[in-house]
Amino acid sequence: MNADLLTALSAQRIETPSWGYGNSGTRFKTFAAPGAARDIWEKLDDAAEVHRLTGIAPSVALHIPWDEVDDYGALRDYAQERQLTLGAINPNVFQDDVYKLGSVTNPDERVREQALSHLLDCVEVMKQTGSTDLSLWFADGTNYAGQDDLRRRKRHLRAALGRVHDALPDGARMLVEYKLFEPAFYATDLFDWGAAYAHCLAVGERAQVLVDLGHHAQGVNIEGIVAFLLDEGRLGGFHFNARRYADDDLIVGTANPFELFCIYAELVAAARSEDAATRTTAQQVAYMIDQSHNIEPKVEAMLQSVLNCQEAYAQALLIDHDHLREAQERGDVLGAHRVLTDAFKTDVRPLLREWRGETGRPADPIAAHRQSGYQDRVARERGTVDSGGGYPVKDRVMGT
Ligand code: AOS
Ligand code: ZN
Ligand code: ZN
Repeated sequence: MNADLLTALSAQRIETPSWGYGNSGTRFKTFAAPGAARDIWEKLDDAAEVHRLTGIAPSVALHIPWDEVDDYGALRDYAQERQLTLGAINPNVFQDDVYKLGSVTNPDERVREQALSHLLDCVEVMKQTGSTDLSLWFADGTNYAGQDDLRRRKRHLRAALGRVHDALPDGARMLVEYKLFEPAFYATDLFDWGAAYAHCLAVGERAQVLVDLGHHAQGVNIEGIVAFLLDEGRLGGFHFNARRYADDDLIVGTANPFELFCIYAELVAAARSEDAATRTTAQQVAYMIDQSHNIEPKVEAMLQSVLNCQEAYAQALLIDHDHLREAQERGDVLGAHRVLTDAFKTDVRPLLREWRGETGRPADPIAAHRQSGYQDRVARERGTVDSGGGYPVKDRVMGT
């Protein structure tokens, strides 16, 4: 295999979310999966299995307080023993009753302070886990016109983001996630990438935008947003998943393989840019999965997700950039398009099998997982626990 390709594939990273390993569902029902992880330790065991088989998923995003422990040093050691690191810290300011009217944008100052103090606690957690990314998602918004003052809420949000930004440890950054709607149905305070970008610009250098693939209106060109943010140095990371209707949180690359490819195409192009700042931004992007598996077996679902990202990335690596540039400069509309689709239509599975052979991973990670007996073993050891771990039913009611 071509050495550049081997190096690029070996450097790919996908962070898996702790909450993807526990039972999760919709607001109608959470089906209990046999062997679903019941606590953060078991979630790390599952993540280690995904990393062992794929080789590109060595970090795990934590959700506080779902994954809260007394001793983060011990958690860090536990992860390390499994060749893992603790990744992004995701604070939760959407679950407590007190947040009914919002967290950092709540009309009540005491609630805003409570939310802010949880965010700042999470900054402390980062210091103990060694995490460098704080992922911020707010459920804040309103359900009815006139319910609250939108400009005032914006100012509250700005103030909180500024305080969190200034509290970040050295070398850390905050990733600001936006979402069109849900759980708020009239107005969401952080409703799109432009709003997130404006807040990031205002609060400082260490604030970047997080793009969750499920958080846009139908038909929005996400790769266009990605290109813009990359060029502005403000693309911080992704929450990968797939959607057809809204924030469906399905396995990434299932409903949207071409979109995922086009996103990776932008990232590969930026990583090869002549502009050093753009290259740096691209290299520092955090690739994270944010999915809520409902009827799928958890570990296999995560394996599938990681492998779908690997395939999309491998296809993007095959784009012939010289020919693409030539066609673009000639104004050859369809010629340029075909350079891209040639790469997309390439069956990269043989190439990836070869890469796995060279890096000591099983040729077919899913088959290896199925044959390993892992699922049967955890089902035996952990049993079937109704909605234990992961997203409790009430979180799904809030539409996370
Ligand atoms: C909610 O819709 C967002 O995607 C959040 O990123 C995420 O699902 C939640 O914060 C779980 O941690
Ligand atoms: Zn998300
Ligand atoms: Zn979401």
